[in-house]
Formats: sequence, structure tokens, C-alpha cells
Amino acid sequence: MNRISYKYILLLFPFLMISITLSAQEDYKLWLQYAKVSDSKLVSDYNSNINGIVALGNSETIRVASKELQLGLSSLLDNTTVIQQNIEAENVLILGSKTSLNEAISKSLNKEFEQINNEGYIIKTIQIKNKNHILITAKTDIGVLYGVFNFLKLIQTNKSVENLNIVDAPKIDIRILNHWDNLNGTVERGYSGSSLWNWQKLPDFIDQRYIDYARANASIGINGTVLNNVNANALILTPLYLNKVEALANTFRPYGIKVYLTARFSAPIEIGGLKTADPYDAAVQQWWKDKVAEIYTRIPDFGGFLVKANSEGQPGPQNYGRNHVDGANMLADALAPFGGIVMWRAFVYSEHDVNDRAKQAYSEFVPYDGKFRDNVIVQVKNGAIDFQPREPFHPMFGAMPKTPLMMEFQITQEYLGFSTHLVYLPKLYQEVLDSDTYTKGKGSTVAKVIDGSLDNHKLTGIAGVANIGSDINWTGHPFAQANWYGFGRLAWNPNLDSEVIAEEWLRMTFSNDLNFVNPIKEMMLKSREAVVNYMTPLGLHHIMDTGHHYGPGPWVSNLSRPEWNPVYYHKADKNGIGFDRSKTGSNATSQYTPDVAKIFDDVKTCPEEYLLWFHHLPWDYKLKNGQTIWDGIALKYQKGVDEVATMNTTWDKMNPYVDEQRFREVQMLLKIQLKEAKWWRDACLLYFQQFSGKELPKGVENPTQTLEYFETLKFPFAPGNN
Ligand code: BDP
Repeated sequence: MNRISYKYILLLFPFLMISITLSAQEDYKLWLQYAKVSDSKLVSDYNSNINGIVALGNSETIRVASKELQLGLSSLLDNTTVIQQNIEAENVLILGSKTSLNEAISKSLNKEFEQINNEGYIIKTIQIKNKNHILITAKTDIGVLYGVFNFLKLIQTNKSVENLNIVDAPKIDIRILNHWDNLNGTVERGYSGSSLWNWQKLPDFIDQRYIDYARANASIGINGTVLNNVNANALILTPLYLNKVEALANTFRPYGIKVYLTARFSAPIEIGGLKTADPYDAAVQQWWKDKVAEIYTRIPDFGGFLVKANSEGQPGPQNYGRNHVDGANMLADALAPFGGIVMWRAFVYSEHDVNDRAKQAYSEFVPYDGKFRDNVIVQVKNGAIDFQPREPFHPMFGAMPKTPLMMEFQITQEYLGFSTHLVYLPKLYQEVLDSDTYTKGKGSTVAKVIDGSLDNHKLTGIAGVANIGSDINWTGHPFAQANWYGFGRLAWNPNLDSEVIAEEWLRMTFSNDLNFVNPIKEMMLKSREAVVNYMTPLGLHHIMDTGHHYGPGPWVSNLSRPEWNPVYYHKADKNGIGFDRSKTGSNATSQYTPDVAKIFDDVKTCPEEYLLWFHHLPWDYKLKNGQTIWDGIALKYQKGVDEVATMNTTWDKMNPYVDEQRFREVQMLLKIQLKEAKWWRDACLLYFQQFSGKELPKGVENPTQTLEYFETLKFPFAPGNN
């Protein structure tokens, strides 16, 4: 490089830096962009309704809430209204919890207060001495904070703030993220950088990101976080680490976020110096009691433990001839005096069990219904196999009426193209939540099982395996932020429509311009079916390459555990394809209630999206549209690719509505997605074609590489696989 160009760069440097920081900030700001409202008429309408803020109460949370309000209003509306003490002017925004309100106002809202729980909020236009004001109130300060975020959302999405009367409350108590973060900074199944938690610098260094993380979560109502991996390291329970955990808990507290930890079942041996971790052993019980007491002296509102036991090699009560109830209840007894809970995972399957893997969790857990302590909730994964692009709902939902069950969704895209593919997951979550278990007749949806309304449970919860990491944009893909957002919204209310969620998110994150919102919303909504089509159409599942799960690997058959091999799941041979889970096969269908079992069992009534999940069918079996299975599969793979091509052309037109950096990022990512969708199509079709022996139907593009080529692809350093 010559001197002139050096000089040129040096001159440009400050500007380059500014533009990098600015656009990076957009990525970083998630859905809390607070971009200036572009319609000036709207701005003046809003401003005429907001003449000042009166914040009642002086907790940290109220401080955070009023700061948020000031930030939002100044940046959305250039409204630099300040906090004031008295309501003198008209149209003042008042925020404060019930106890901080004067008696007359509080009484006038009795009806509304009755409708909300401790985390709900009320946003209401009220009159005081004939003057209009907007009141944001709740039973607790955290409720007020939720109200503030929702008030700002009205402005962010250009809704009216006249005559407000909003009463809203979460339907599920524990709305929690599960971080599969390791103490060495890596993230299991993480595709957006390393762990947010800098254990080395904690507790003294509080990274601004911890605060921004808490704020983002509070804005969508998430109220808990499990900091560390379910494949747990006992060291997190030592004083060295508890000190650091305490610092994080202190940081998150004003935002209503409780900290939970994973508990390694063998911790009493590994860090406690005991010879056993047998839950029947008195010394072991005492060790956990002492450990829990120690945690609560540091973190008085500690949430409790998440436990993966006797699953994929993790230690558990079965190592001592005890069962899940023994293990969970021992921990529950230690936590109960402090109000803590145990989230005991039901993700279990064993290589020694010759039964269909899809049946094992149900078989192992359902007999224990009603035997767990009141502060135990069983955490059931979405899908009896493992977070696939599509799985029928887990048969445990509805099958344990005497035990609270919580849902575990995966937000990180282990099986859905990592953080490279644009897949809008709330569409998937909604499909599962709306599924009908029929356990108490029609309408016994999964949502009703987990919000406790079906069986009257007090303890309710929903967990999302986080997709958050150290990347500037938090989630790797700008659109993966929508999955974090959407998880939070559905955790708050599992009956929300994923389309409504997509629209709010787009408006807050990018633009209110309908020329942008409408086509991109449609693109998001279709993206989930697209990934199903180009990866695992018609009920195929778990045919990803093994270990890292990146890309197709339907041919893999050499792993020691049979159920780790894709061939176990698709069972393709000369006679056909699919896993027979009907009465004639593994009879997994019998784990559903008779109404549901009947539908899945009969190949004629089984929804085609689950066809090969429940049935093994000949290659020339006719689908409802008259296509053979072979043609149907091939055309679905092609359709998935075509859908991604359409996503590309849709996005290419969005340049005018999106900042340059995010526009480019998404554009590049969609190109990779298209390349990988074709890879999936070609590799899977070439592989299955060996068995079907049939030509590709008209309309399906010819593969550009051989099967041997695809089989030789290796990715030893694919992320997330530690
Ligand atoms: C599988 C993941 C593995 C997790 C396991 C779990 O591949 O990394 O540890 O689930 O949920 O999906 O425990």
C-alpha cells in the first residue's frame, strides 16, 4: 500500500469508526431500537399526551423503569420530559405499584387489580381533578417495569395511546432461559460466539452486557435464567463460583430475573469429598442442605436447580439403584425452606433399552406421576426425540396430570441450520402449544398443560435453550433475535399468535413501513415450513450429520449407540422409508390418548407432516395429492429450496428500509441458506434414491455432485459441539 492510500485511510478512520459503531449498535439494540417515529403527526399526538413523568417509589426497579421511559420517549419522540414530583400539568405519565398510589386511585382500579397476578400490569388513562393522565401500575415494581416496556411498545409499533385500558398478566410463572454455557466460556450448541459470562473477571467486573441482557429479557417478560450447561460442572457450586454467580444475581435482580443453576448430581463426591451421591445417604442429604443454605445466604432469591440426571452419561440417582423421584425430592427438600424449586429434566434414553427412543422418557417418568414434591417441576423437551424441525408433541404432555410439567423449547438452532439459517421459531412453538392432547376431551392443548389450567397446577414453567452469545448482535443471525423475542412473548402468553409476534418484532426491530413489514412477515412465517421441507419433509427426522448436527448425514450408521445413527430414524430400504411407530411397529402411538393415538396410528388419518414419523411406507405409496412417497419427498425437498430462493429475492428488495449493515448481513446469510438447502436436497435425494431406485420427478433439479462427494464432507470444527 503506498503512502497516499495510507493517509486516505487515516483521514477516513474516525468516520469509519463512527459508522461501524452506529450500525453495530443497531444490531446490538435488538427490538429496543427506539427509532424516532417517522410520522410527524403521530409524534405530535404522542407528545400532546405525555407532558411529564411522575415515578412513585424508590426501588432499583422503579429507577430502572423511569430511566427506560425517559430513554424511550426521548429517542422515539424527542420528548425530553423529566421526572417530576407533582402532577401539575395535564397528561402526566404516572408509574408506581399499587401500594404507592393514593387510596382513591388504587380503589378505583380494584377490578383491574383483581385480574392480574404479581407480575401483571395495568396501563390506563385516568382522570385526577378533571385532568387526564396515563397510569402504569401493578401489584409489584416488576409489574410496573413490564408495564413500561409495553407502553413503549405501543409507541414503537405506532399504536394509539389515547383512552388506554390495558390489563395484562403472564399465564406461566417461570419463564426461563437455559444457557448451555460451560465454565470455560464455550457454549454447547451455541452459534453466536462464546458465553456472555466472563467467569474470569467476575465478580468485580460487571460487563455492560449483563445489564443489557437483563433489560432485554425484562422487556419481554423473561424472569429467570439458568446460567450454566445442563451437562453440568460441579465447580459452579464452589464458593469461588458462587461469588461470581452472586454478582450476576445482583445485577439481574432489578430487572426481575432470578438466577438458577444446574446441579451436577455427583457434586457431593466431586466437590464435597463424600464417597457417594446416593440420595438415601444421610450425609449426602445434609451436604445438599448445607450447600443450598450457603447459596441462599448469598442469593436470597435464588431460583433453584435444573438437573439432567441419568441422561447421556450424566450421573444421577440410578447410579445408586434409586430413581428420578428419589433424586428430585432430595434436592427439593433442601430447597423447600427457602422457596426454591427443582426443574428435573425428562430427557432420558438409554443405549441399553432396545425400545424405540421416542418411547423411553414416557415409560420412565409416567409411572412416577404424583410422587414428586410440590416444588418439583418436570421439564419435558419439545419432542420425544430431540428438538427436530418438526416433531409431534411429546406424549408426556397430558399423561402426568398430578405432576407439573414444563416445556423445554430450543431457541438455539442445533438442528435447524445453526445461526446461519433464517427460521422463525415461534411458528414451530405455536404449533406445539396448540396441539391437542385430548386428555380431558377436545381442547386439552399442550398450552393448557403447561400453564397449569388443565390440571390446576400452581407451579408452571417454560424454558428456552438460549441462542445468545458474545456476538455483537447477540444471536448470530439478526433474525434469530426474533426467536428469543418470540419465546419470551409465548412464555408470557402461550396463546399468542406467532404472526402478531412477528409483526411487533419487525416493527420494533426494523421499521413500521408496511412495504417492509408485510412481505418480511410473510417470509418469516413461511421460513419454518421451508426448513422442514429442505431438511426433513413428511415426518423424516434426525438425519443430520452426527455429533455437530451440521448438514445432512442420512447415511451415518457406524456410531456405537444405535439411536445416535440417522439410519435408525429413517429406516430406508428397498421396501420403503419411515419409522413404524404404529401398533404394527414400536407402538409409540399408544402413549397418546386414544383419540390422538387413533389418528396417528392409521396411515389414512395420520397428518402427512408426521407420516414417516409414525409409518414405514413403500416407495410407491400414494400421498393424498396422488404423488408417490418418492415423488412427494423429492418435490418437498425442491419446494424447500424454492422457498429459500424466494426469501432471497424478497429480502433483496428491502434495502431502502434497513440499515446497510443488517441488510447485508441478512443478504449474505440467506445466500448461504440457499446453498445449504440445495446441499440438503441433493445429498438426501441421492442417498434415498439408492433404495427407491426411481428417477427424480419432473421439477426437481439434478444434483451437481455425487453422493460419494457429500459423504466425504467432514466438519471437525463445526461450532457448538464440545
Ligand atoms: C441434545 C444435544 C446435547 C444436549 C442434550 C440435552 O445434542 O448437546 O446436551 O440434547 O438436551 O439435543 O441434554
